[in-house]
Amino acid sequence: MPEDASWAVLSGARQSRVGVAPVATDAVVGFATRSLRVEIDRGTLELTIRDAQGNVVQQDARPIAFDGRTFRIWKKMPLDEHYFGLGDKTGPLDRRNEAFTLWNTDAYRYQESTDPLYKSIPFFMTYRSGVAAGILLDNTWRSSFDFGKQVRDTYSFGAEDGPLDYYFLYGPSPKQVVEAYVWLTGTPPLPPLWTLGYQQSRYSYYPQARVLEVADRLRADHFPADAIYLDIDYQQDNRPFTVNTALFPDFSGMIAKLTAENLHAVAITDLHIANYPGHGYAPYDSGMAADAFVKNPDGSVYAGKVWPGSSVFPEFTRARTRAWWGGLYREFYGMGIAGFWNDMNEPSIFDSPTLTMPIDVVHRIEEPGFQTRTATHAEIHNVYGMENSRATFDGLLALKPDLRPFVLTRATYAGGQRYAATWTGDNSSTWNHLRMTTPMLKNLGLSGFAFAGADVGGYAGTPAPELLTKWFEIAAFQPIDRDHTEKGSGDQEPWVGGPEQEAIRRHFVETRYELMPYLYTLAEEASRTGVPLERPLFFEFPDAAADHHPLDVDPAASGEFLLGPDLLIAPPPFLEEVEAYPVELPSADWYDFWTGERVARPAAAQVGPVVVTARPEAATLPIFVRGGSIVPMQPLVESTNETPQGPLDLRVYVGDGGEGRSCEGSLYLDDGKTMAYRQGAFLRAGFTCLVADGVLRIHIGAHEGSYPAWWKEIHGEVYGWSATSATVVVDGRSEPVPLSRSSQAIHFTVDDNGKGVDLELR
Ligand code: NBV
Repeated sequence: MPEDASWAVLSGARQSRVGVAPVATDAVVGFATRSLRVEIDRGTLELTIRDAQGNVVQQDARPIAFDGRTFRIWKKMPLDEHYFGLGDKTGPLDRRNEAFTLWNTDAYRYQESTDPLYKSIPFFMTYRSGVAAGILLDNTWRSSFDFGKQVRDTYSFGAEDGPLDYYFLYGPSPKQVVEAYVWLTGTPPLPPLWTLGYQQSRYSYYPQARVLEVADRLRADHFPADAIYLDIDYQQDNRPFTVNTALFPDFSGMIAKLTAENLHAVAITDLHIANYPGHGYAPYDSGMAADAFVKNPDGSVYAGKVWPGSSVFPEFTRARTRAWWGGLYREFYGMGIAGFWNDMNEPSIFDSPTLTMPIDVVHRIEEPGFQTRTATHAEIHNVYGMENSRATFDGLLALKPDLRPFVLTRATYAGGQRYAATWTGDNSSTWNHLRMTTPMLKNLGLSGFAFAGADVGGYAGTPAPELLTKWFEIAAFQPIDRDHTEKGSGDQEPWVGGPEQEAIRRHFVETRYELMPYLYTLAEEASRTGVPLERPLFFEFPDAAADHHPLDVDPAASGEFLLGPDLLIAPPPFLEEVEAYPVELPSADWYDFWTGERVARPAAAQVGPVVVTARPEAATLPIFVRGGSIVPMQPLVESTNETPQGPLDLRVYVGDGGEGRSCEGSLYLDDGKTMAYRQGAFLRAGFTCLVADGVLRIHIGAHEGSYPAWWKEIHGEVYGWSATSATVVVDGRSEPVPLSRSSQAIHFTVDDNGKGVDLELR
């Protein structure tokens, strides 16, 4: 049997134990937990899993098939079951009737039919009649997943070698499955706040003057932004960890200037080290001295051609090589570069017919939890990129233990969310690619990657101004919002296409910044639970349809996504269409985010989703807010480094119905940069409202934690409630609060000293 060890699953999870009751009959052997009964057929080893009511949740369709070292597992596929996850794979959100290969691949200009792609995340969710479960096939070899494409009514998965080691995760809610998966494979770290701001990139901004020109223009145009990226051309002859001093005569001065403009610099640092002996190139020399590079079967160092020409490749599967790699960041990180970008780490190799390392390249595993042994690239390939990002993350943390690192990786494996955010690689500047960002980011979120984005405007090609604008609009509500494009394409900055287009784009990015308290609260939740920022509708509303099917698979909902539990973004399902289109809402209780108007009040007996009509317009994007929510917002800033000036905004959307209707929301805040939150330097507050005896009572919770609020006052906007007077309880005494009115809302402003505020609106 191959070694039973894991790159994905946390050792704590692997060692955890739970009490079970044994099950044994003449036919089966197994065990029962509080929620499940697991049986293995004594004759065939086929597995059946039932819930506490005896319903089959999952069942093998035939015995596990072995062919040499290859194995395959077959499961029955009920007609009404849906499949989600598998990371960055393209195609419809639902994996049903599709088949996929997991083999990390540099897929420049990938299209909707391209497979495999950059990442291997062998995890998927099954979802049937409101019951969700998950499967993680923890095997790093080339693997494949087939959801009823090859064999009717059967889905299957398997790998060409390695351990037959898979986990079954029971929900029954989709949220519980993701939480269980993240319990198994680790949470994403709490990101620095600036990474939720707008990020500006291209391949490449150079020379130095151009970088500063773009930075200055962002500021001159008052376009909110937090980061600017340095792609490979800042380096000397593409050699990682060097600077081309002819193009960047004062590199550290440039970083300092960007920092002074509240722009965080992110530098690309590819993993391929130039094979450049005898020139004092420290990454090569120190790597050779540390025996840090992967080898050919004959023991010589493997070399392949990438950007620097002949290159050698670090042995990221050894803890001490990762530590050596991490040390390479000392100078750049010390200089104030805020984040690092690990590209090409599938690994991508130009002069190889497979576009990657030969599978017989030898890796040396030297790692807690593993036997110290060699492994072929065939076994390591799919984890290589994740281990690259791990080395970067751990290295940054070792260099500045009090700062939260930011790493962006292209290739990764299950569990890679512990180290890096990710993006969807080299997409194209087309309407269809903009559409594809929604299913891709939803499935990445369900696969543990709460922090993911797609190149805004598209990487390959040049978007027409209207496409770029619509991309800005939608990406403003996606977890990572980074504009990026390839070398040789037309300019793609926010101002391209003229002031009218820029004004629309600015408005959407400004809205993102106003929503920063909401976004950051979601980010903090993700760092504790793994629950993604961008969510499918069925994730929050598994029972929205009478038959419990996931709404997202409906044509009328296929373009929609949720940002957190409360905001529903509803672009047209096909973005180039000019016709009016239906928007399917999970329940009837929604408000228009832009106008505050209540939409689609239901007829009393109505069940199931409600459909409203929207019109595609260049400058607008329909967004709905859940009735029953309280959304925290802030005054506009141009960078997350700035302290918002003025009150905290709370938008209170009173739920529909009569007495007893309620609403809730919460807020998390800290310094956005350091680890001080772990010592209590955070601010957490909950908000609720309740209608009782015809009075709306709003409770603004006391601040928990020692981090000071930036506001002294709270400005409330209450939607869905008409009141003529309000009082606030201060020191046990009721005092009147002036109300003002706009077309849809009642406004008030009250002091917030952090001890809690109680208001009554009647
Ligand atoms: O570093 C250059 C590019 C980068 O801009 C892009 O985002 C990556 O996905 N990189 C690929 C290498 C270029 C390959 C053609």
